[in-house]
Amino acid sequence: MRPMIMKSAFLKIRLLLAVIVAVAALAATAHAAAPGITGTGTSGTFNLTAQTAYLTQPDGQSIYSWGYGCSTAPASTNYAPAAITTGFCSTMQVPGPTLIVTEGQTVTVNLANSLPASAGNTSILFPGFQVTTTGGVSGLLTQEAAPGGSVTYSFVASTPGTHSYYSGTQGDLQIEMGLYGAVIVLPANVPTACSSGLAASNLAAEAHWGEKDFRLASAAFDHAKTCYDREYLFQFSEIDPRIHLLAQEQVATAGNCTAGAPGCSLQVPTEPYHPAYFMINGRSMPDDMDPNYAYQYPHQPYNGNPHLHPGETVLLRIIGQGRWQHPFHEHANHVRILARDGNLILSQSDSTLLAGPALFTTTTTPGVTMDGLFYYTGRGLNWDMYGHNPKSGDPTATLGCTPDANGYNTGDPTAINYYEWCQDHNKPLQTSPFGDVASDGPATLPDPNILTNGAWYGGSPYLGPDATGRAVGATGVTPPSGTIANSPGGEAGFAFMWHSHNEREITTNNAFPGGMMMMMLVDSREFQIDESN
Ligand SMILES: [Cu+2]
Repeated sequence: MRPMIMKSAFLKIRLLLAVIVAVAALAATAHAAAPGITGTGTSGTFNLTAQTAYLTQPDGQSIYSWGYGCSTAPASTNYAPAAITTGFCSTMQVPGPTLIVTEGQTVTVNLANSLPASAGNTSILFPGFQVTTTGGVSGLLTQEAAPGGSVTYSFVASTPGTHSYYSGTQGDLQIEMGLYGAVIVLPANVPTACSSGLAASNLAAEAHWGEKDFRLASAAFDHAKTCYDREYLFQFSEIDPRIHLLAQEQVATAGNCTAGAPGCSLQVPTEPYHPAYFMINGRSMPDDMDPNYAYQYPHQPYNGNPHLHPGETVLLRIIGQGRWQHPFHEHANHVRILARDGNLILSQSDSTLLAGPALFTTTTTPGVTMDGLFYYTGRGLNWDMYGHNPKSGDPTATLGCTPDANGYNTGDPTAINYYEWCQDHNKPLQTSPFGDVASDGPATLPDPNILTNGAWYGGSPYLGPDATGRAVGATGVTPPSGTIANSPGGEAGFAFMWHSHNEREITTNNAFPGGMMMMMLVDSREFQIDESN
């Protein structure tokens, strides 16, 4: 959990760098919340390679793996982090590089097989697209690249949304070893509704507090009900270390053999299956909450570290890349499913309406992708989470709250309590709390079924970096113990656990906490959510 503190500490430096870059280049591209690569030229060509490397796990293990990477550096940095524009696509990474394309675009993927000769052929499937192939050798499901060889796949990105790609060769072994990734297809016709009304107000609110826009687009599909304010991509997978160890040993025994020669092959049983690592974007908790491209994970560049401000709609792009289903629970609200496998789910009688389910757990299915919308407003807390927040410089001034048609304070995007649920306005957590709060008494903890207590508790039931002071008194306050992971003096967001509801899957090699878990943080408006790393 310590790297989260580093993240806060480096925030100002990174913001400064981002400002310098933006001023110097006047290209304020800061798209990074779901970073990826774009193709070169009008044909959208991606040059990928399949190679070996070691993945790290929080228990200190280094695991021999196979993955896709870039054989040549991407020409465009459009969707690279603002702070990291070179070396952002390794020659091997898990998941493979996210391919970001636009609906209707022709996509060409050149795959070079740089795996050990004993690993045999490899390939890529692009489920949901009509793929044509050039070169390679014929395989069971598609054309394959022989060891040292290559193959080319072409398809038109016909449908927007989140799609998967993965090996079509001996999938039980090759996908387990790490040969999978995502294709994000941006809609060709973003609805105008996504740049007006509340969508525009939410963007104006971010801009007022100096935040950048980290979206790939402002809509997930060519549909006015798919606008979003923020986005994250989560790919779920497992590792059975026995399989990886056997592959490593057999590759070493085969040595520098000639493909096709006797003995130049692997015989790795993939049953019975006993995974010990449960990963989101190739990392286990707490590693997944470190920044994208954190230097300690050279082959696991993508993180899982969601943040949002109250009232923002977040697009979740979810892919089941492993062999098992994972009941992933996004605490604080249900997820409205927009699409499965890039197929937008609309009402049969009225195509202006969404018809996807609102899910308590977005249970992944191997190979299946989901696009869904999540939001959090604080409605129903039954206390004023903006409580005791005087307007800056004037401790006697109070905030206003003017309800819109839905009961939220959305009139002024520059207000610190923009999107407050007005029914709870000025309601204290308790009218007469134990002790004397105004004279540094203890603050009553909110219900642990509502906010995550413990190490991730921000020290206060109120939002904002100075919220601890507002909870327990203004002077001489020592924050509650054990809250360093979400510092009361810094971010102090509301923490919600997003995790697999299969309890063994929130362990790393059977040690809790670990695995498929992350903390989603609801941040006050004045805290800048920075995805430029
Ligand atoms: Cu849960």
